[in-house]
Amino acid sequence: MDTKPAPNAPTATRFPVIERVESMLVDLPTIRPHKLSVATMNGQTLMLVKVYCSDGIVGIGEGTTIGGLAYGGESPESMKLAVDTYFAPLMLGQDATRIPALLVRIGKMIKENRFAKCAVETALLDAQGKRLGLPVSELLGGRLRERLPVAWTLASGNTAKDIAEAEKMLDLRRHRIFKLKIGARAVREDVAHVTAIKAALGERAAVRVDVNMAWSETEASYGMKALAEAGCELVEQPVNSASALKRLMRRFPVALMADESLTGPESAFEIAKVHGADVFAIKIEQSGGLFNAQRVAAIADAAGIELYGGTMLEGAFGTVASAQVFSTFANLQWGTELFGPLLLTEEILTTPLNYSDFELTVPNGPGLGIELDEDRVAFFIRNGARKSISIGRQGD
Ligand code: MUC
Ligand code: MG
Repeated sequence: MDTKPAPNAPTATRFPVIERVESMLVDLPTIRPHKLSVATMNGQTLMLVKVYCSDGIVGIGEGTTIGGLAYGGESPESMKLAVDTYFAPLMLGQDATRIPALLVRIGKMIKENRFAKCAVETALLDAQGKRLGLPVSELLGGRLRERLPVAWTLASGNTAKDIAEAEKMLDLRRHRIFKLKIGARAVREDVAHVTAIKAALGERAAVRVDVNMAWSETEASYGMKALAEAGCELVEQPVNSASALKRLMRRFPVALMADESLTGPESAFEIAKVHGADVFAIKIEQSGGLFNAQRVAAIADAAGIELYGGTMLEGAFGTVASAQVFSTFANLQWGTELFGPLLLTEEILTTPLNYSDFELTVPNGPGLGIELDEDRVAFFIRNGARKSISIGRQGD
């Protein structure tokens, strides 16, 4: 007798399928205005996706941006619309356990939308980890480290306030690497700001800057020289194109890091080919997901480019998804900046993350290893911004 299931047997009998996809926008205040050259953030919007599977498992993923559309082509609102309208119909009824296969299916129909893809992929990996009783890091090949160094961004816009904030972080033993957001003011003013902060902190802390593409090449030439002299150890994306970045390479005794120019494996390959950066700031959203972030890391390793674990100022879910991936990197020479949840006034987890002794502990429970505090989050969901799409049915 043939015991194989008929090819057209209901999928739910053979493997867990995705039954429902829910998305929501959660608006959370920041602890202080966060000033970048592209925007000033007074809050952060998390686009949360929940994937409900037929075996009762629910996975959660998150997408964020910086200053709405100020940083790139996606916003939390556009991610939610894409998930509701395009991702969910492609996912419903599909095998929840074959994640790369489902990502290929999604990728064929959805060309861009790297941030939304990352949120969905995170939810699928969270669910699969819970199903197998394994942390996401183990689904990605296995972690090499349990703790990650975490930098803090000083971005109050005021030198004295930034120094006081850095001193507080050092006292708390929470951060000893500081990234200064510059580029909104004249280069000379920015150099004076960085010089004062480095002089105040001395050898107790490392100082780096992120210009978020604000400088012209001539400004960068002056700025990088002056920053190197001030003791700054790394300059992140001072100019706006990969070719301009390349022209700045190795002209100053300070490391040059690509951020905005790095948008996944293809751009990583292009930059690596010309050795257009000393360091890659890998972000799971910019990369288009966790697997792609690993591909970017592999390209960097092959090219002798060093690695830094970047953030899109994600809340807890995007931060932990990033931590799970970064824990699998063979090299992570510049540590991480996974401080996003600490910039928010509200805790959305039942058990807060462990930030101590200048590092973050990578959760080791199944999936992402964290639990959403549903009651707390309910309070911050934007009115009308929660939607659930199920097999055969759609509702708000
Ligand atoms: C960026 O450009 O790197 C990271 C830290 C921060 O404050 O902003 C982000 C984005
Ligand atoms: Mg940056």
